[in-house]
Amino acid sequence: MNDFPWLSHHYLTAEHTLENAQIALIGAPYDSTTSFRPGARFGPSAIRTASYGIESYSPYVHRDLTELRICDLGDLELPFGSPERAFSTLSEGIRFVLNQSVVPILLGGEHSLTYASVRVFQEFYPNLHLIVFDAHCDLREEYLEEPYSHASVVRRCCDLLGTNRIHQFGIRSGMKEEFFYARQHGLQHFYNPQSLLDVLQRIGNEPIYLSIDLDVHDPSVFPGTGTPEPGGVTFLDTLDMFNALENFRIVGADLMELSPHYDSTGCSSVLAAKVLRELLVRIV
Ligand SMILES: [Mn+2]
Repeated sequence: MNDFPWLSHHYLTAEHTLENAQIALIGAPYDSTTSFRPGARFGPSAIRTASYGIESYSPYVHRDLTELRICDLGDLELPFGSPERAFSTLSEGIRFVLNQSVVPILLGGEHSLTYASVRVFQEFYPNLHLIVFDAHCDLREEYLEEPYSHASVVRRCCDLLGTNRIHQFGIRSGMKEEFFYARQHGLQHFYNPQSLLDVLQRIGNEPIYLSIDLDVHDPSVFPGTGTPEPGGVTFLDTLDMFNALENFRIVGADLMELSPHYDSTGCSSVLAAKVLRELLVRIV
């Protein structure tokens, strides 16, 4: 930290250098395969801006972000139109942070990036589990002939980790075939703390990557996203889920699919910034 009043664009209190940090935020402004409404490329920047409107103190757990050492690395420069090149740049960034024994948290950006991130985490944690909060199955074999589309991201992660290491919560949209595949492999669970605790019981002390597609929230509280899906959860439901996750081994996470311009009130960006704060105060 510096006494000079810099106006650098970082998430609330994330002013530490990577060398000193426990957690590093990585922005991934990318939305090349978005199937419906693009704009998630503006997500990371909107989360940072909205963070200035919330407090660093969490009254839910009586902890302040200032008690943590967080670094905001800014945004990766990701090429549009080329998932392969975007994935390799992202992988490089994640690997760089993991090599420093710092916990990376990715700010999206579209959900397809989760695959590239999980792929690197698996190098460091071979027995990794993936917990996904999302409205959508994302289990298509491919979408518009693109196997690395955001509509296929969890299916690609199944190829990587195996279906018994993937646990989805909040799902309410997908093709009949996707739900059939999910049922066959026991992938999906109800979005409530008990159902999460049942899964965590099986995971035990094994490492967990938490992927939060913010569209798991109901469009009434989170309209700022590319594929809004009615029937979703509230902010407090997500807090309950975070409480259940406390004391388990979260080794990395991402917050995806905020597309701020679809919400002219700006409240979706505030929700994203606050979800991030509540995650941060619980994982270190
Ligand atoms: Mn989704």
